[in-house]
Amino acid sequence: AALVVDGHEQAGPALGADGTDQAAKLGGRGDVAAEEDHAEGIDLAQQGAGLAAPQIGVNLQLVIFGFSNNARYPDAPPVPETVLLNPVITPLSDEMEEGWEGCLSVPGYYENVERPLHIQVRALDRNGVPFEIKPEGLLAVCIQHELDHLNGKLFVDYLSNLKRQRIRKQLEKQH
Ligand code: GNR
Ligand code: NI
Repeated sequence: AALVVDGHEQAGPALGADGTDQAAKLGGRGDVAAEEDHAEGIDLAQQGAGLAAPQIGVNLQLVIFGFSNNARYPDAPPVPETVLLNPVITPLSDEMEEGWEGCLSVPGYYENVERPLHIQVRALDRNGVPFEIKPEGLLAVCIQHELDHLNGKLFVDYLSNLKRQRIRKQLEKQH
């Protein structure tokens, strides 16, 4: 089934994180709104720059991001709360850049990760309307990080096996 927003069927299916079509089961707009509310709550509580639906057990290809003047990223220009549904990233060049990343799902660890510097992102907005952006800087990093979550990938998967195993062991110790 397609994603239904306010009774209108949207272009393209709403895919679950496992690639299956979940929109019919989860019921469109209500879940988008719930995810947004939840994400904004987490954002305020944890100063997160973004969140992917699967991080909070919502099986949709949906991410939310946005930050005002964040103490953790004083040089980043503010970005309004933005929802991406069924997002697709295309790198626009081979140029890569390293940046520090952390993740709410890997608490307490920050590492440098190399990602494409110039990207184009196509998605549906919170009303199901297609749009396209070419984010730069922290925003580009953040969006790539969030889209990875939709594919079950974490920033630690870009690190060496040694570093990832060290982090895994330390996280396991805390439980
Ligand atoms: O809050 C977050 N900050 C951040 C910083 C650099 C690169 C990516 C991020 S995303 C992270 C929140 C999070 O884990 N989202 O999935
Ligand atoms: Ni994350």
